[in-house]
Amino acid sequence: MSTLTDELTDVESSALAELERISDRDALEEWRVTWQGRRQGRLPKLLEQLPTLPIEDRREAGQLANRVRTALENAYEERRAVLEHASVSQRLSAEAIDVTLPGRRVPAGGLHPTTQTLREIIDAFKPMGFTVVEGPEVEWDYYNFEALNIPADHPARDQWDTLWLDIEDDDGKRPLLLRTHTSPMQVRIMEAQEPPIRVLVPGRVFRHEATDASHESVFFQVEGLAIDRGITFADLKGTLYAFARRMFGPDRRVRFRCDFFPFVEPGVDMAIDCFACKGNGCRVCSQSGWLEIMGAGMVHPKILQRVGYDPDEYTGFAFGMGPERIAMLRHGIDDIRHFYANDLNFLEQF
Ligand code: FA5
Repeated sequence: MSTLTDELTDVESSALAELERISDRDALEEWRVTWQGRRQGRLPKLLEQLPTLPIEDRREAGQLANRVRTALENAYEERRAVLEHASVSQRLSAEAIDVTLPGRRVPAGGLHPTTQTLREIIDAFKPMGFTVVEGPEVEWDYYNFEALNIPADHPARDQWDTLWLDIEDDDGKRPLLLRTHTSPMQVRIMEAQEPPIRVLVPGRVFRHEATDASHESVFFQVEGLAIDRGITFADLKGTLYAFARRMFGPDRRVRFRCDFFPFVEPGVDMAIDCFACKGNGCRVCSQSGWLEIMGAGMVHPKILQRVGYDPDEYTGFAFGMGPERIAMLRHGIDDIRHFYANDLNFLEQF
C-alpha cells in the first residue's frame, strides 16, 4: 500500500516539475505520452495496480490516484493553453505590419509619347468632323505606289526606300511590301465609300533607311483625307491652320511651300513658325525660323478617276505627318531613336 501511494505522489511531483520546464508543443506531447499515455504512460501503469491492493487500502489509494490524475490533466491543459498563446503572439509579432512605414510604390504605367501625340493630333481634328480609320501594315505594291500615280519605273519610288516581302499573289503580279506611308489608305477608303469623306489614318510605316537623329526605319504617320463637293485649297489651308493652332498654340503662323508628291496637285509642305524662338532662328529650327511638319495637297484628279469619282464633281485634300517629329518639336527631344529604345529614363518623362 505505502509503495503505491508513495509512487503516486512521486509521479505527481516529478510530472508537474517536468511540465514546468516545457516550452514547446512537441515536448508537451512527449510529456503527455510519458505520463498519461494510455498504454505505457507512467500514471496509467500505476493505476493498473489498484485492483491488486487489499480491499481496505484500495479506497484511499483510489482517491489519491484520482486526485493525481486530475492534477496532471489540469496542469497539462493549463500548459497547453500557455504555449498556444505564446505561439500565437509569436506569430502575430512576426507577421506584424509596421503601419508607420511608408507604403511601397506601385509602378504606374503610362502612354507612350507617340501614342499621346497621336491622340492629341486626333483630338485636334475631331471637332472638324474627322473620324479615325486604320489600315494594313503589309500592303500591295498597287495601293502603296501604283494607285498613287507612282508606277514601277517612276523615280518618285526612290523617295520611299521600300522593304519588299518575298510573297506575291497567285499570278505574281502584285508584290507585297511593308507600307512606306499611310497614303495607300486614301485609295482603300475611296474605293470603299462614297463622298463626303473626312478621315484620319494613324499607323505604323516602314522604310529601308539608315537611322539617324531625325530618321527611324519604323515610325508612325497620320494621314488625313477630305473629299466632298466644292472642296478647295482654301479648305486645306483653313483646316491645317486650325490644327496647327490647336496643337501648337493660338499664336502660330503657318507657311505653305510648293512640294511634289505624285498623288496630289498642287502639293505643299507645311511649316509652322518655330515656337521656341518665335521665328527668329534657333537650334530647334536649324536657324530657319520654321518647322516643317507635314506634306499635303489637293488629291490628284487621276486618283479620283481611278476610284470611280468624277473629278468635276468631287475634289478633296490629303495630308500626312509624322507624330514622332511633332513630339520632338514640342518636347525638345533631340533624337528620334529615343522613342523606340525602350529606355525607361526617357519614357518616364512623359
Ligand atoms: C509622305 O510619306 C506622304 N505620304 C505624305 C503626304 C500625304 C503628302 C498626303 C501629300 C498628301 P514624307 O515621306 O515626307 O511624305 O513623310 C511624311 C512625314 O513623315 C514627314 O513630314 C515626317 O514627319 C515623317 N517622316 C518621314 N520620314 C521619316 C523617318 N524616317 N522617320 C521619322 N519620321 C519620318
